[in-house]
Amino acid sequence: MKLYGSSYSPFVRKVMAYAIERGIALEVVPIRFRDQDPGFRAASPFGKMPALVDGDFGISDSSAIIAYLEAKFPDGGLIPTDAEARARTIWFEEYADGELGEAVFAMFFHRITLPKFVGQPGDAAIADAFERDRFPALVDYLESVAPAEGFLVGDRLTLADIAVASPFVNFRHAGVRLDAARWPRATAYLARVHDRPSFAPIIAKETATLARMG
Ligand SMILES: N[C@@H](CCC(=O)N[C@@H](CS)C(=O)NCC(=O)O)C(=O)O
Repeated sequence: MKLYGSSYSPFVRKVMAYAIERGIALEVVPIRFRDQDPGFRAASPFGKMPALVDGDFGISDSSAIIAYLEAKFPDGGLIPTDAEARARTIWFEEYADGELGEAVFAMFFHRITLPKFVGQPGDAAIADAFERDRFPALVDYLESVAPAEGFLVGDRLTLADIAVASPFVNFRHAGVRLDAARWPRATAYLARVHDRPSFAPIIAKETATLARMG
């Protein structure tokens, strides 16, 4: 199976980490933001990454891709079947893709994507205003739900942990430093997820590449 995307996208990184946790082999085909690659475009009607191609089948959107992989490889899935746990997992995925995704768009997009990957100046004021005015409430929420030990839903890793941890990698790349005194549970929880073999090598590679780019 081919996964088109760049791990700098929180949505691509989410699928990559999910696949590593599940032991599902994906060939990552690197593409750029708004890439015109025909294989990618055929699977992603609006040109958004990630896109997955499995033989004749193509699908885009990280949630749709993970729904496909959950159905195709049902043993050991990361979306619980219990009604409440399932709903909470999807809630956290929505918090990540929606609220935190908006934060990525404001801060990472303007500080990193535009200047470093697209070659255009970002709007620092948009990023700064978001970090100052809106970002703290998003982390306050994570602080209120982050467990002292273990995971967001139940007693095992689920898609909730992967989805929530992924955009925080972007915030770190964008120079956002979480205040561990204000958010002790959230910072410790995120560090635990980011230390997993599904995230740590990806984060290290991204960080080294950004450092080389200056
Ligand atoms: N809901 C989608 C969001 C995908 C998305 O917005 N990807 C961005 C990169 S982070 C993209 O490719 N944007 C291109 C564009 O907006 O034209 C998902 O979960 O995959």
